[in-house]
Amino acid sequence: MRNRAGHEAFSGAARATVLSGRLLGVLACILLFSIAGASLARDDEQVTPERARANFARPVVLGAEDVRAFPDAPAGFREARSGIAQGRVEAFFYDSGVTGTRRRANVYLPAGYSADRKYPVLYLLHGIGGNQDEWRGYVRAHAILDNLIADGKAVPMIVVMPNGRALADDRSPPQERVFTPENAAGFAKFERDLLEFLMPAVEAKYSAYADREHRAIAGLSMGGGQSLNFGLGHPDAFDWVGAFSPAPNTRPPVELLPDPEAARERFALLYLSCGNRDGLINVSQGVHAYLKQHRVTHVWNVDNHGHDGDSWANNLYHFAQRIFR
Ligand code: FER
Repeated sequence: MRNRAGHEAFSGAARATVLSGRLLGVLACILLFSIAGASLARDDEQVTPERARANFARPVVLGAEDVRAFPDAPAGFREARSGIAQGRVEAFFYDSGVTGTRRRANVYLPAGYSADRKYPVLYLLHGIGGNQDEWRGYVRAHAILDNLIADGKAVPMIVVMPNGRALADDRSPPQERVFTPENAAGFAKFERDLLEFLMPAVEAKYSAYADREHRAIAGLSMGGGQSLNFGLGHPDAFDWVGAFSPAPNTRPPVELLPDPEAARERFALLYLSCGNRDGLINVSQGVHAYLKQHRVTHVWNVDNHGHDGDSWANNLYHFAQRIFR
């Protein structure tokens, strides 16, 4: 679809060389919009390093609404702070009928975790080259949560950081095999792995609430696309959805929310963010435009970062304060 749209627009532009300059301008606009529109199509099946490079290199065109909803977090927000109670991250294993393997997730338990009370659960999903360690690695999700919870700015919660590549071999691939259809397909297969195997296993082992009001799903890039695809696709499972710099695996908005009017009252929070130096921003801009057009309340936070851990850490900081309350 992406190729066809691009090709038609291109041959149209070629014919325009004999036309007036003004018409040429109009055709150039059509070409630009065709490329932008086509880029919103899901492209799991056609993922290549060249296409990914082109997506990242797309010029950022900012609209009037593509501005900050929140300032950046205060200094030190993702550093371990001495003198506060810290949570812990432990390894969790579950059997998956999708991959036929025993799979690993990291589970953050807040300071003072106790089986005497129940906790809400945030499922936090990584990017295309990452795994269950990405969020607690350079993004430092555990430190962000520890600090927010210690300050009373976030509700104590369990954070499940799974491996969102539901393949029998789910290791992060070498650089040259990151942008392949096989790797991307693992992220789509994670939908059933999450809902049918991971979530029930988490809820059996931990002292967790098991209803939509107490489940959030959020992720960065490929994991942001998964959060929109799975979160909006399963409103019975999730009430809180966050997508940080969602990647082109994001379903086209009309597929994400075919009945946008119904979605207005359905979700407690739809949170969308992207850096204004991120070539993938057109994906989120498309989602924001659709939500706005259909008056679906959402947060749209465009910060000054790129496709990077600074944007993701900041947006986790803002998202985590707004869920489960
Ligand atoms: C793409 C560019 C980037 C793509 C995925 C990504 C599915 C994901 C990036 C990330 O997770 O950081 O074209 O296609």
